Amino acid sequence: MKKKVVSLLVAAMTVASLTACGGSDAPAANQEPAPAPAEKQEAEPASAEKQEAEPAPAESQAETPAPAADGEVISVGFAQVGHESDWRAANTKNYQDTFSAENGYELSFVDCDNDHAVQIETVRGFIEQELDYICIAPIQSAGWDTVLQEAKDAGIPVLIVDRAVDADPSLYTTALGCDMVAEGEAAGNWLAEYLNGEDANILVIEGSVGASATLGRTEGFNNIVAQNSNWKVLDSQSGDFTQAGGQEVMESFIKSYSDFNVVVCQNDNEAYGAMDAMDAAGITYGVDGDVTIISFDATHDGLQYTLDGKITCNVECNPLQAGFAEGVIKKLQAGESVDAWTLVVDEAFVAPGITSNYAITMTQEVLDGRAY
Ligand code: GZL
Ligand code: ZN
Repeated sequence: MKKKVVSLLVAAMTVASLTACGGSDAPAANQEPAPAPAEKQEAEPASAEKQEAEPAPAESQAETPAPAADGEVISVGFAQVGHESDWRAANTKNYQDTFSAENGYELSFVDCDNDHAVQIETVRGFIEQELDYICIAPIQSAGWDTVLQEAKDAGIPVLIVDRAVDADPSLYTTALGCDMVAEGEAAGNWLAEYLNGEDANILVIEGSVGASATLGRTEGFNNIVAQNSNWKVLDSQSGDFTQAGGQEVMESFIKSYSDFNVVVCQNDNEAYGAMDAMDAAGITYGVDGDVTIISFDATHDGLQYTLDGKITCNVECNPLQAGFAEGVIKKLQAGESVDAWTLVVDEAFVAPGITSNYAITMTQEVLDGRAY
């Protein structure tokens, strides 16, 4: 199994220093009118410890941004989860491509390296810099009330993106992302259709602890487990949405269990790690193997493995969400109200030779037609 190397973005770096620009004209639906735009402070350069970083995309260099249609440059802060998976890399690139200088934005992008405390301080930094908008992809759902209240008091609209927060919705302007519970249920419903009454001894490699993607997918899948009395979840542990985590958890599962026939990986990178571990142990998987693998994300490589019959079912989670965030910001700039929630629709995919009411059968054309 080829090793996947998720290219590391430089952690906790700010890619553009801020220059003076007007505050957002229109207060968000549930925010006090923004205070008159003060002179923007020069951003404190975050101490970006360099990792094996790809050169930052050209548009993220501190260029003089083109003004937006109404002549204003819009400053947007994005506190990103980290760089834990291929999905995350696609999501990051989508935000950097969308909130680019030539599109009229000053993007302050910070990779919070899966550290909740860093993410909270990053948002505080955006508030101090009086950015026009703040986007947060929350590493974990808990612990957001205080800093969201601070952003609200500062009159800065906050968009909760990708994952959800466990906070009073009046504390932020809008939320957008996938329905993670529905994703978990889609996986369970497909498995019930596929097993057609057969017993299931299931191992689950969960995502990052406390992330709404983990909580939702686990809840949704367990809703379907509860409907199948001959299914048993033998164990469920966090692989932190990484390939290394998936491999580690699968290796420990193999030591403890010998009678499993289903492995649920809550993202593709964990599935790659699990496949490495099963290869090393001589355990077969896939449409012709002893173990059925279900994965989430449906990234390009994940769907290649699905097309190859190694991953039998892959539930999509579309990372190309920046357009929805930009749509919200444009509405707010125009003084329009915005929806409290925008659903990013998901599909599910299955290996060739399988027809399903819950998933699309993979073909080379389906793979070639994917945008990420
Ligand atoms: C899901 C997203 C999850 C992906 C993982 O919307 O938050 O985080 O499933 C990523 O790949 O790490
Ligand atoms: Zn999703």
